[in-house]
Amino acid sequence: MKAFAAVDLGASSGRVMVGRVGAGSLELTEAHRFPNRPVRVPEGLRWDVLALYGGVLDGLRAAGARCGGRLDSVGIDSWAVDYGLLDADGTLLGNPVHYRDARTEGVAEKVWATLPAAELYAATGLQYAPFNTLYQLAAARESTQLAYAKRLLLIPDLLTYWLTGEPGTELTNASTTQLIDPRTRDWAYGVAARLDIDLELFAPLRQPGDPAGLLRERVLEETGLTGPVPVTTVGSHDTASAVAAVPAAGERFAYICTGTWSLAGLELDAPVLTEASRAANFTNELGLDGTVRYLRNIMGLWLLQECLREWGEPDLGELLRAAGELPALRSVVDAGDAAFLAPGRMPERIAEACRESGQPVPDTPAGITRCILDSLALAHRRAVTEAQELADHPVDVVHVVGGGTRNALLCQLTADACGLPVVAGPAEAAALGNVLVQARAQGLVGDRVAMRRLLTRTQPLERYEPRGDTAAWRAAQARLTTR
Ligand code: ADP
Ligand code: LRH
Repeated sequence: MKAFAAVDLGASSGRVMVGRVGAGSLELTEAHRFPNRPVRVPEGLRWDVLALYGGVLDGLRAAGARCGGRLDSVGIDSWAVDYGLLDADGTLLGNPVHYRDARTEGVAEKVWATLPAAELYAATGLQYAPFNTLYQLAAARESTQLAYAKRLLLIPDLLTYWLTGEPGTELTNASTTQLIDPRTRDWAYGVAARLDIDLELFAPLRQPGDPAGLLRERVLEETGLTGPVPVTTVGSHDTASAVAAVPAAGERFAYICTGTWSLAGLELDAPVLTEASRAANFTNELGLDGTVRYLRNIMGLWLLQECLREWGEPDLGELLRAAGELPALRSVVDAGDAAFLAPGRMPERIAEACRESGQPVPDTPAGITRCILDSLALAHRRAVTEAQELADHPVDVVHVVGGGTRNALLCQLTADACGLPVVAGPAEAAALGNVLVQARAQGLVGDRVAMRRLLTRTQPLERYEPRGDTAAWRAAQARLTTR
């Protein structure tokens, strides 16, 4: 048995998990979990990256304590697109900007005036999202920080750099910058040149499985770990790691990674770069072993997280039970709408969207919760259906992974809406994908198929059969699209 620490930073919490892998066995336990609380300063919304790094160190200490101070490797994944800038001395220039910050408002239109949206999609395959790194860099063009920056490190690469001193740019996460060509799996040099983005800012590309250095002496001292401890490059985009841990058999499956976001789509061998795909705003992010994550971003449980915050964090189990007793599909909102991206006033914004589309306005926490879950299931249905059509890739089952698998109502509604069985689990898919790539780098597991077989054998999974016909869901969709 070998022991691997998976650092997985989600938008709502960070965790350090210990994965123990042996011949045919895989166990995951949580060593440490800490909140991820962005902070609003006068300039805007920022990640508290020092608190996150502190959480990583605490987590490595806790992980080591479970393994007699010895870890066989460490891997880091986090949310995508965001980055820290370093000066010539390697010092971080300010707190990384949060992807929900307003600085990218109206920026895309300026970028498209130089490089039309259709050309950008054909070159990068990336969906339009205001927070793609490319738009963030365009928004920061005149900033003093960028003028002084000598290096840009995406969040997991920044933490890896602090742990090991070795800079790199991991490929799956790099694919969310909109500066990667999904066909060559290398930089989109033409796009960068047209937009005057200096690719020299980025450290050399690394692939999942590549070594990323050893924990520095100082880190070993602080965490009580016995060296040497290698850091292994994993699919450092959390969604890449989560998709690697989808316990699917064969290829006829869709996945939905449910957490703060819902990422719903397919695993493909090649990108879909058609105009229809662009119009439907599907993205082609890069996955392990030459795969493409063809998916759509849906607002996800962010909608509920924001309401809970506003309501003073009531008991979630109780709220879900009450929501489950309410009639289905009374009111729905478009859970794919970027209008829900920014924080604040979420119950009111959901009520307004219902009012504007001429539907009953939910006015209790249970009613709003029901509206959110119905709306998420509806958006899952739409993404799963459209992805199959656009990629000409039919599926028989939907795998749901991530924290949302703990929400049985959401899983059942997703099965009902898609008209397909849902297999739910694992909840900590990103951490498992992270662990398995480390284990594979040390020869303990085989290819992606073998990884998935191991997950199916070892992880608890829940199956939800679709109930009834899908007519009600089609009608609800029509309420939104005929607005
Ligand atoms: P992220 O990685 O984006 O921070 P997670 O995958 O950790 O997100 O999922 C967090 C979400 O999972 C929460 O917002 C919550 O809605 C859901 N969740 C977590 N635990 C439970 C639970 N016990 N019951 C229902 N839902 C849960
Ligand atoms: C989920 C996620 C998603 C990105 C978003 C910014 O955590 O990585 O895949 O689109 O964060």
